[in-house]
Amino acid sequence: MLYSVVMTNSDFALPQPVASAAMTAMMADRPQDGGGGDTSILTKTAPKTARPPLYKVMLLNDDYTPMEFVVHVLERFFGLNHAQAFDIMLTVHKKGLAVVGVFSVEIAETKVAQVMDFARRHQHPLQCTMEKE
Ligand code: TYC
Repeated sequence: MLYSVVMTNSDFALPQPVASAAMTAMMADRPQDGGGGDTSILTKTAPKTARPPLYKVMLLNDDYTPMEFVVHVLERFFGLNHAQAFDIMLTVHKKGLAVVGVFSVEIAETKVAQVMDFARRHQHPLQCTMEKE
């Protein structure tokens, strides 16, 4: 017996390009000649927008800086109200350090410099540092 096998298109249906003729026509209308237009119609990907790195600013505990001074620093340079400042000061006092804010590198560097200068001018050993998040 003789069998003949005929493969038709529908036996191996592959995803077909959508509107390929139309797109080919569009591409032909917009040659990639550096004319300034966006011609990447078929390959466009979502643009990547990297977020700027953030830095934690921390206060460190010591045995000599008065508690009221630390509370004042937190109110003055970090915009905390008195209750928030007192809570964070106590956390530093008990745990050794606490994050007092998260900022861009420029703002973090400014905060650290302001606190260190203010503590030095008042002859307290308070330390303020920053670390990439
Ligand atoms: N440990 C200090 C004291 O007992 C208070 C203190 C709190 C100091 C927080 C520094 O970052 C600090 N006087």
